[in-house]
Amino acid sequence: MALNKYLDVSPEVAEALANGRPVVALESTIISHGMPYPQNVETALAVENIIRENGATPATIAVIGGRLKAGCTKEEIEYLGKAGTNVTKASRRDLAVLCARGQDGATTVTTTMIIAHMAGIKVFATGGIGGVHRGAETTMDISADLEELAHTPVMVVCAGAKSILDLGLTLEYLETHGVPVLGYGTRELPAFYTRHSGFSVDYQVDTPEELAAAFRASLELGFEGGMLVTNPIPEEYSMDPAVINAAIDEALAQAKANGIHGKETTPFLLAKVKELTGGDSLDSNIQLVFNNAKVAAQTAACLAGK
Ligand code: PSU
Ligand code: MN
Repeated sequence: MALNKYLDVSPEVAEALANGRPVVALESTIISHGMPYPQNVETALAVENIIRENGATPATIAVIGGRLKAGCTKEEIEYLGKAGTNVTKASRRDLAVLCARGQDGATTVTTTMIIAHMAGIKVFATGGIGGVHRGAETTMDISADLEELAHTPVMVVCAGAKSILDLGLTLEYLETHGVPVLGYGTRELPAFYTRHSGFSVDYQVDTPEELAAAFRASLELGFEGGMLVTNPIPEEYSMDPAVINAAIDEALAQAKANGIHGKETTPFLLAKVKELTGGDSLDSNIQLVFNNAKVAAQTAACLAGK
């Protein structure tokens, strides 16, 4: 396969792909912008281990020195975690400039999907995706993640979307753009920190085999888009909806008062929610990523027929 001239696939990931073994992509914005150091690095490395324990090879994705990395080393993960928000949060519109300048970027869901697809990786595990923000009818703030899901054939396993977003409008957008939303063991869209949102997803899918079969059919149909799997946070780690919703409302009010906009909005809201919930939300966040990594690895294994 002729790979992109800006792409570096790590030896371990390249070998797995060449032998048809399962690989799971992981994003790096969650490392640099989504969690504090050192929990971000510890979590990133623990997620890689969970993927290995479940029979797949992890590929943490980032932009380093203008190279698109499909598979980061431990040192690169450590670097991204320590550098934190000094690393550019890289969405689709940032990639060309970062490559041309030889700069670094932490990949969002969007750019992780782009680079995973370039490398031939079909399954990607993360925490939460971007979506339609509350008030988008006037701000037009809609995450590029939704557009990427419509156009790039990668299955994204997440824990739903946080209610910093307008979950109803996010589902409407995904429907319009033809993105299937599959609830893992549920017909209800999970809301990241909690298992319930009150919104329904299109289908309930109960096993990794069924997830793999659905995505295989999408690929065989020649569809260009991806699929979104929403996997509820394990009950024991889910948060009290009243506590988390109060923190989200306060975070939204502070974002408005501080005139936060553009790509700063999501990291600002995530950091505020964490601050207001005294770290409980960070524990939940870490556990739900572990849970998604497991489902993604098992699904990648089914897709690879292993
Ligand atoms: N939502 C979360 N955690 C995250 C993100 C979103 O619950 O870490 C990150 C992901 O990298 C996602 C990005 O792709 O934020 C979306 O940013 P924006 O809303 O600016 O598109
Ligand atoms: Mn935005």
